[in-house]
Amino acid sequence: MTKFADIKGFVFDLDGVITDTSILHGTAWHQLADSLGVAWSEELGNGLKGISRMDSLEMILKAGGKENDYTEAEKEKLAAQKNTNYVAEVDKMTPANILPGMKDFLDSLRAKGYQLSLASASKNAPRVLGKLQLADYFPKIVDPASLKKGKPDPEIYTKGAELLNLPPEQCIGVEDAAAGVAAINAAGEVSLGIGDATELGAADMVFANTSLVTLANIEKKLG
Ligand code: B16
Ligand code: MG
Repeated sequence: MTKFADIKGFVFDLDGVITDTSILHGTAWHQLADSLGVAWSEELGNGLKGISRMDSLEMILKAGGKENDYTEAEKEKLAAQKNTNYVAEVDKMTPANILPGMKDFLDSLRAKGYQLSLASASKNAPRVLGKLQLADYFPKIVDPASLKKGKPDPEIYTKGAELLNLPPEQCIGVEDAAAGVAAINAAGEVSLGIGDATELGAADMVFANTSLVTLANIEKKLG
C-alpha cells in the first residue's frame, strides 16, 4: 500500500470535485429529456455523473426506450443542443463557484511542490477552469477527445499520471463519482472519493465533502 511520503502528484476530476457543474449538467439534460418525452428521475441524473456527453445521451435515450429512434447525426444535434444550454450556464460561473476548501487545498499542493493534472470527461473543462480562474493550476489536462473509453475505464487516469511523468502509484486520483473511483483503482493510483461513503465504497479513502480534503487529513488516512 502506498504511503503518504510516496505521493508526488494529484490527478483531479473537475465536476463535483473542484466545482459543482453536475447541477448544471443535470438541468440541461433534464430539459433535453423533457423535450424528447423521456421521464426524468434523480437516479437517471446521478448515473450521468462523470459519463461522457454522448454516453450520457445514450443512457437517457435508453431510459426512455428510445435508443433506436435517432440517427447518429440526430444524436450529435441533440448533444449539441444540450451543450449550448449547459455552456450558457457555465459562462455565468465565477471563482465563488469553487467548492468549499478546494482553492486552499490546491494552493497547499502547489506550495508543497505536488504536480497536478486534470482528468475530466468534460470537453468544457478548460472553459470551466477559466471561469473559476484556476487555469494556471492545471497546465496539464487530459484531452477527453483523445480517449478510446470513458470512466470507469482507467485510460483517463492513466493519461493523467503520464502527463506528470509519474508512476500511477505515486499519484492520488480525486473523484466524486463511483465510475471515476473505479477508473482510478484500475489505473493503479490511490483513490480519494468525495461524497457518500457507501456509494464510493471502492475508494481507498472517502471524505464526506470538499472542505475535509486537506493534506493533513490525507496523511492521517494514508499513514
Ligand atoms: P461535457 P467530470 C463530466 O465531468 C461530468 O460529470 C458529466 O456529467 C459530463 O457529461 C461529462 O463531464 C462531459 O461533459 O459535456 O462538458 O463534455 O466529472 O469527468 O469532470
Ligand atoms: Mg465528477
